[in-house]
Amino acid sequence: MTNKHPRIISWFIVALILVLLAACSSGGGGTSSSGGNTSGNGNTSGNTGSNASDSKSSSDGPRYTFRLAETHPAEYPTTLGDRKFAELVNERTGGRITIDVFPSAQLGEERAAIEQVQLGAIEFTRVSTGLMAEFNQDFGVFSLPYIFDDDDHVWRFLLSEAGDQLLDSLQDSGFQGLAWYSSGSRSFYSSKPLNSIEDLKGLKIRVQENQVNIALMDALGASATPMPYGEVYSSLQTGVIDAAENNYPSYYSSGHYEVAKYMILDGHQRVPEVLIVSKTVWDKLSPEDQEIIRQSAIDSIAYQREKWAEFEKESETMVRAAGSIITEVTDIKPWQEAVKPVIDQYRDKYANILDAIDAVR
Ligand code: BDP
Repeated sequence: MTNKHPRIISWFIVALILVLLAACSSGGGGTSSSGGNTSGNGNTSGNTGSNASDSKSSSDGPRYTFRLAETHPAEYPTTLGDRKFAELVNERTGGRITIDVFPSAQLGEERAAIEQVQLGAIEFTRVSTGLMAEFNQDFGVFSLPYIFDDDDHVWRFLLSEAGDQLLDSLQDSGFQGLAWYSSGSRSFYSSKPLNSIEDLKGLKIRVQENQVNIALMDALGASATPMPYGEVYSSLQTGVIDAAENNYPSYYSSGHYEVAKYMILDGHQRVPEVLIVSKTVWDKLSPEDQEIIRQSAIDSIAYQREKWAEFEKESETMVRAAGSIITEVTDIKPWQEAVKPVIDQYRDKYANILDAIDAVR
């Protein structure tokens, strides 16, 4: 019997294969979820199938999935900026480049993340320029007290040629700077009452890890305790430190207001945020991809600034409602006088940058 109908059987097999192939090609492409593994931020990292028909030339080329380390929680304005950046890159490369944002220091504390980015083990990170100072000395300028008049002044400088040069100067330290983000101004808060500059004397104050901050605390008669941001809450709680300093959004979102309810609005620093990529990774990208990434970072700034302004107000309202006791500083002169030795100490070192900051005053 098997020999009787060999042709019919083989035609049947061919027909079956054709039917199966047709079924695969019509249903498989759109619904397959084999690559749909989602990462911490809810981005789909294997979602490139839906863009396969995109005819933009930017969708031709190598595919990448990168990581971006962020210290703040998912809804913090810097994280929202990071996600906007990632979204723009993904769109503009037709889904070819995916950047997964890892919030809440999942990839490590900020300093460790910078080191990983320097090595190329993590591709991107958003960090405070206060932390970058230990990797590129020029960035220490941002920790100098009262060098900017207000937020507009900061932005005039950041978006100037000098600001661009500063981003590019990161190349010497193993990074490429992509864009700046807002971070408002920093003020002191403590578990002990803070009514005037005198109250800082003798306090152990947590600072961002850089040399300028140590000089700054000396000038205020306090003692600097540099430590990672993630350790500040428990250190305030257990009395390892008496005080810390930050902007409203960080004071609120970190919960520091729960363990340090006295804040004095001295606004001693304006330390912007910066989005950076590993130079090792950057150098491997095509000029077209570099351009898309750079432009997407720049285009995410407006969104981050908008979210920043909203959250700054919201966090002030929240900490006041929670019972924080906030002292306004009516006369900033004594503060500026007290920290003058810090400016004098660093004036020569940062002469060019300080001139550029003055030029846009
Ligand atoms: C916040 C910055 C964050 C820093 C933190 C700090 O957004 O990147 O880690 O200050 O004080 O304002 O270390």
